[in-house]
Amino acid sequence: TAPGASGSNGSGTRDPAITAEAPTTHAPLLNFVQEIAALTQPDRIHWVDGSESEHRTLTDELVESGTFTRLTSPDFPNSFAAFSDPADVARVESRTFICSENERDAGFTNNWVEPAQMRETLRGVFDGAMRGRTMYVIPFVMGHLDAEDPKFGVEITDSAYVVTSMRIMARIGTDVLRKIEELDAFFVPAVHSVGAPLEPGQQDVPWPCNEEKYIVHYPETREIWSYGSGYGGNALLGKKCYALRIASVMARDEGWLAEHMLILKLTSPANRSYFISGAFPSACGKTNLALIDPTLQGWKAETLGDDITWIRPGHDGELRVVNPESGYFGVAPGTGWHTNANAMRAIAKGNSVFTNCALTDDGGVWWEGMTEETPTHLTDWRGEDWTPDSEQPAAHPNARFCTPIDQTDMLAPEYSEPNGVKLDAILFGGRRKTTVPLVTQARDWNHGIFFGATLSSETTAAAEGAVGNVRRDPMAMLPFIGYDAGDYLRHWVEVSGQADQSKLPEIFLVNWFRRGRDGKISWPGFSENSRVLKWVTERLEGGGKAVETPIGFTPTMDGLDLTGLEITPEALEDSITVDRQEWLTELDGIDEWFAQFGDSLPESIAAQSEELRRRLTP
Ligand code: GTP
Ligand code: SPV
Ligand code: MN
Repeated sequence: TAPGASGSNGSGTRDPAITAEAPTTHAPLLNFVQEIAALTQPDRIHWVDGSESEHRTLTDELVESGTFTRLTSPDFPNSFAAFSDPADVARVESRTFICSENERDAGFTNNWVEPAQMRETLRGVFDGAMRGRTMYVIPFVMGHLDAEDPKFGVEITDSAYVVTSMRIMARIGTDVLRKIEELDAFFVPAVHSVGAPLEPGQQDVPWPCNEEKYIVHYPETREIWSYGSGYGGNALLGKKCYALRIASVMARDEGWLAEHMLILKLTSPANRSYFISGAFPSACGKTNLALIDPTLQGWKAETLGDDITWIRPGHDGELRVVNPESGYFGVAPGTGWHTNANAMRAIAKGNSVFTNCALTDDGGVWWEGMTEETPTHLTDWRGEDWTPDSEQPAAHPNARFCTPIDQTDMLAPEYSEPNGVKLDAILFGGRRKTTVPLVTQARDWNHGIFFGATLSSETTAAAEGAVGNVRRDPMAMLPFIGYDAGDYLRHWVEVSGQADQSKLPEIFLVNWFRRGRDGKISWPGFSENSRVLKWVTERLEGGGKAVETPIGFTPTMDGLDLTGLEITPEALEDSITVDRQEWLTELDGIDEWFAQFGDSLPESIAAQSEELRRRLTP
């Protein structure tokens, strides 16, 4: 089917001006652009080529319009700061919709509206939405252009901020367009408007957006429509909307997995390399682990990705992983020279966009946790004077840096493998004050899926809403599964069935955030997580000191390499212990959670909960 399925039907009705200026004769793309231009009525159309000169022009314009502040500090070359509307600072899960033909296929974890009704609503809000603005057309590919099955998209947006950010986060522009033409490839049509048309002569604001927001996905026709927000996952449509929600549906249909995971390459002193992916909910430590500096002597970490992983069965029965993105959209607060020097070094090379960070008096940016010393004066993310006495943080808790991944010194060469690398281990992790130990190895693959299916975490600032409540977040994908959550778990079971069982990755549950008897986080985390990773690789090799507990295999008190680490035996015990009573309470929560799936919960996963109860009650 032609993209933009809702109406336009060919060259007969095409606007000659659009055709004349287009750098392509590809009919489906011209039809899509024509259709959206007719609906949204922009003043101009700009076909994004992705070039350096185009980038200069766009950033100049963004500085001119007040959306960007050019950073003049030599610490942030060729970089810009943007400040959002205070009401547009995170993903809006309550306004995110999976509009499948049948409600059942969206499942209980998603908001659903009948597609025909949603199309009518969107036709209304998009009508004239780009008036007074430029409509940008961004051809992009998620993953490599040379992948066996490259996944294309075209984002139409009226935000130049989105264009400059998409240029960092994905491969965009003329090369992609030529490949779409050459392969006559399908592309996901992705339409984005900030929802703030300008009347003639009307002065623009630095961050146009609309109170009314819609982040809409049509899984069957693989379309994305986003309205009203300029922020992150709401607006950079290659990221969460495509590479997770739409891709998870493609993956279901095609036999692979689209996941909210980092990818890390870890090499031991014996020079053995392991590829480890990790699914942690938003703002729970993926970027930090992806860029870890191991404290253990002789261990080397390199990164392949920090947020999204596509897992595909390879030709030899192995599971292969690839990062479909090309940049970081990382949580700024807490990222510092002492916690994440690799991120800081990548940022220091410049070419970055910072959103909702604070400005320093010498034309740089700052956020909580960047440096040990707090500057004496800043301009906070709202544009107010800020001093260490101020009550509010200087940077918004969900402030972000957007930085090209190829500026990472520790980027693994395998990042450039178009078809990825063999996956050895999967970590599922969340932010839990109690119950969940530092690390637990699953008994087998289905038990590992149970870890993922029951993953839970305290909510963070990465999405709108209250912070700190425990919620179940299956595979860290709760806001990103593009179809029924039970079908999604079943698909995990089925993908493993297609793989060579001896080549399946081992699965582990981790928790860096458990509190000890003193009420403080008992495990030091960050670089020290390398000690957990070492144990993981030992377990992969059939070694590693472990005890079998009802919930899986956990390290013995002397199982982790603690060389050079100051940690009290109490804190260690508080980190790794399994408390039967806590787990019985947890299991009640798990059963309540599973009850919500109704019939769609796979039996093999439901059975895991019964088996766990049996193991917990001697
Ligand atoms: P998204 O980009 O939203 O998907 O988040 P993410 O999963 O990449 O999270 P990120 O690595 O940016 O971490 C978010 C927060 O968790 C930061 O404030 C970190 O300081 C904190 N954090 C990360 N790793 C650790 C850890 O090992 N221990 C502790 N205590 N905090 C951590
Ligand atoms: C997340 O919330 O998981 C993010 C940030 O990575 S956003 O791109 O806004 O989704
Ligand atoms: Mn994320």
